[in-house]
Amino acid sequence: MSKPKILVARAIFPEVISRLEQHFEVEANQSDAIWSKAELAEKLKDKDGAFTTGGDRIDAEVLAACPRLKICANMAVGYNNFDIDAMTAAGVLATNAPDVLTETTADFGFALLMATARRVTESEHFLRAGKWGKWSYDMFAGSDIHGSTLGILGMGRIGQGIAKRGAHGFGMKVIYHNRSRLDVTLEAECKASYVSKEDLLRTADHVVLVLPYSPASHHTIGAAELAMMKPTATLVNIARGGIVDDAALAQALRDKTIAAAGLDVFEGEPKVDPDLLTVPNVVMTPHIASATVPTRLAMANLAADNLISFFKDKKPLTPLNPAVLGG
Ligand code: 8YV
Repeated sequence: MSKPKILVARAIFPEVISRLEQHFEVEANQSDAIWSKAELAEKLKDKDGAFTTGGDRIDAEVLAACPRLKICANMAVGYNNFDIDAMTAAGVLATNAPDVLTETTADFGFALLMATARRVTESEHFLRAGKWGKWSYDMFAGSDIHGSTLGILGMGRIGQGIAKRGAHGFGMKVIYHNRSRLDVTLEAECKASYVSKEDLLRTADHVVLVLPYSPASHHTIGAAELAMMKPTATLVNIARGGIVDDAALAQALRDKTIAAAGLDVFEGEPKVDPDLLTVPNVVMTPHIASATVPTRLAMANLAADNLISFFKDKKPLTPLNPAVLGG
């Protein structure tokens, strides 16, 4: 029997390609070309499955061109690149890569929070530019992490990881807002109290965004929300571009409406709002929160496992629309 044909849409670890080749006829984009949606659809039209990453859009238009496609396995926990309704309507299974990146991403959220509050990159640029001539009492004075109030918007697995780091490691008071409240055991483990979004924005010293992107969460933080925050507050976005109105944020940072921001994700990335690039009080990284070698390998292997299990016995590990698997 011939092997199912799959497309690996972006370059990934060669050892994961080798694993996939044991089960599939693989077309792999190991040169890491960035394809347009039409090019992706063209490559997918004779494929039974796809290994995708967060930048590969799968929607009704792509699906209409790919009648053989049965599964798209995303190497990401976030899946806003998938139109899940369109995939379900076309009978195409979607899977994501949760859990394996939780702790690594929570570590990075904390790294970005600390770099932002303690002005790490801003002061490094100053030093590298040869501007360090003397000590002064307020040179790059930032805000404290320990003992401060940490506000987490979006309290899924990564949000909980950040809460635990803050509460147990740094003695922070943790408040959170989420679509649904955690059960009491989880709240106790995270030492976190549920508050309204408005209370969180008004009282937190540091606000960390970890909520999934959807049309409903578009611009969750805009000019009005930034105006509610303390002028000494920091804002960290490790969730998705589009959750923050980047233009409004650049203005708020310039006007010192808030003290500083740490951003790993951007609206329209990899493009970055030119205004943000010229504001000093922002720490910016190129969407690397899950980027450690073991974690990226685990994410790639989980996506591969989803493809392998699906074609073996229709039992993918982390399905997003299991209805397409039938009873
Ligand atoms: C990925 C991410 O690096 O998992 C996610 O949702 O945002 C990142 O960990 C990115 O989406 C590539 O697939």
